[in-house]
This record gives sequence, C-alpha cells and structure tokens, in this order.
Amino acid sequence: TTSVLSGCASNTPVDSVDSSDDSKVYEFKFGHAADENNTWHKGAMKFAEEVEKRSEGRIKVTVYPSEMLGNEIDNVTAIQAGTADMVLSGESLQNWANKVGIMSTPYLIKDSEHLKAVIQSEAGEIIENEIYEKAGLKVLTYFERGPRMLSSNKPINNINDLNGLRLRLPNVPLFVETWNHWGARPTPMAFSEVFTGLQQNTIEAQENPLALMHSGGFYEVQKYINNTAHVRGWIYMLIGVDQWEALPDDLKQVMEEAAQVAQEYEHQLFLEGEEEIFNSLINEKGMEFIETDTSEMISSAEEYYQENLDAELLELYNLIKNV
Ligand code: 2Q2
Repeated sequence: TTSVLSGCASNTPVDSVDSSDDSKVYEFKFGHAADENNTWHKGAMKFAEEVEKRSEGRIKVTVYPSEMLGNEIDNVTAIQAGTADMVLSGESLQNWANKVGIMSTPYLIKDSEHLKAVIQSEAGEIIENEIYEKAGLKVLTYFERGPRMLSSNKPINNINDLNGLRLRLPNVPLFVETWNHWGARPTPMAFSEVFTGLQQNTIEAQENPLALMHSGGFYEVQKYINNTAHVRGWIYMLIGVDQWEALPDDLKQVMEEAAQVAQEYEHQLFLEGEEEIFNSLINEKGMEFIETDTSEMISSAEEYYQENLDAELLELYNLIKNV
C-alpha cells in the first residue's frame, strides 16, 4: 500500500487505498432473511452478478438467503466480528443505533413518494451516518418495501381486537413499545422462527409486508390479512465499515454502481409483484382481507410518540413528518 514516504515520487493522494494490487480478490458473504423467491434475494443476486462482472472477478459476493448466515441480529454481529460482510437490514439496527428505529415508526411515512423523499433528505442522511458510526455498517443502497400488514387467525376490525393479541415482532424496540401501547402482547423473534411459532400457536399473529408473508408461506398458518398498513418502510443493503474501507477506490465505485443497478432491478420486480402477491394470497391461498379501522391506532400512536419518545427520536420524528 502507498505510504506517505513511498508516495513522494508522484502526486498520488496518500489517503486512498492503493488500487495497483489488482490481483487481490475480495470475497464477501451477503446474508438476508428472505427466501429465494423473494425480490430481496433476486436483488442481492443481481448485485453479486454486477459486481463480479464490473470488477472483472476482483470481487466475489456469495448470497445466503433464509438467515443462512444467522438471523438478522446475528448477521450484523458477524459482520462486526468480520465473519460475514453484508446484510439487508433496517429498523432492527435500533439495537445499536437508537435513531435508526425511527425509519419504521408506525404511521409516520405516508406513501411511496414521502418514503423516497425522506431517504434523500437530511433525516435519511442522519440515519445513514448513525448506522455507519454506531452499527459499523455502510449503506450501499435501499429497497422500498410494501406496507406492513397484520396477519392473524381472527379478524382485527379495530384497535380493540388487538387487546392481548400474542404477536410476533422483529427485534425493534420502537415496534414493541407501539404494539404494547395498542394493547397487544408482542414478542420479539427472528424471522426464521415465525412460521413454526404460528403453527405451534406460541404466537397467533405477525406483521410484515405482503411479499414476506407470501414467500414465507404464512398463508398456511394464518387466515386473515388485516389492512393495517401501519409501516411504510425500506431495507438497506449494507457492508461492514472495515470491509468497505479495505477496498481500493475503483472497487468502491464498482460496488456503488452495482448497488444502483440492483436497486433499480429490485424496484421493478417489487412494483410488478405488489398486486400479483395480493391476488395470490386472497384468490389462490384463501386468505381473507379485513378492512381494519385504523383511526384509533393512528391517533393513539401519535399521542404516544409526542409524550414518550426520547428527545433525539422525537426531533427526527418531527423532521421526517415535515419532509
Ligand atoms: O419481520 C421481519 O423480520 C422483517 O420484515 C423485519 O422488519 C426486518 O428484517 C427489519 O427488522 C429490518 O431491520
């Protein structure tokens, strides 16, 4: 590598990693929670393919679906320890970086336009920096997600039906707080344990975008989709900061370009899939759609946040609200 001393013959900046050693092959292990039919996996595979092509084989990414590298939290820990390199993650990073939880606050993001604007705004930048500083992960790109819906075996017509509901949530403190406030009995659990939990009735409900319910086969163990649409969110494609910083500049650029291609590819699949997935769940898989009255969920969440969010979260909450 270039050092201050050896660099004096040229004007090459010394603060960048030397890219002349192009024989080194960088190998990255990329894990995520969805299975192979999900657009997350297709997007991740597209990324791997583009990276390999554009780097002429100098970077090799292997994608591990279905929590094969461990559940989301363990996958992040493995990246920090250097035994894994990449992951799809988002609000669960609140466990390392408090502010990140705000990206999926129930009923905060209004729609797809708002979501994109938030990601590109100061709030998005604050969240990405927080992930970098506190979770040790660098954002490469993001995938937009469909609205999170509550699935269950009894119809949820309004907030009263949430009372005592044994509900699985991902390990996101802000989610747990909000559902507790709505009267449910939430348990944080890894995604890979949800199907069995529902089958064995240790939990009776879960919430996710339709795409994950469909690819995870939850229609086999859940009867109703309740139109709660309580979270509009997204997921980041992330690489460990150490792994990122070790890359020469030309390969960093390759990673960023490939991430962009994967983002556009996944987004197209996401848009095409939304309606198809809904129709499949209702017409083929026999789930029933309930038009939940969410008005009290919305107003009680808003009241809860104004009174209970800590100062830095409340500031970010209001910032996002006004994007
Ligand atoms: O239910 C899940 O496990 C996913 O949809 C999670 O929302 C997702 O993995 C987030 O917790 C992202 O950090």
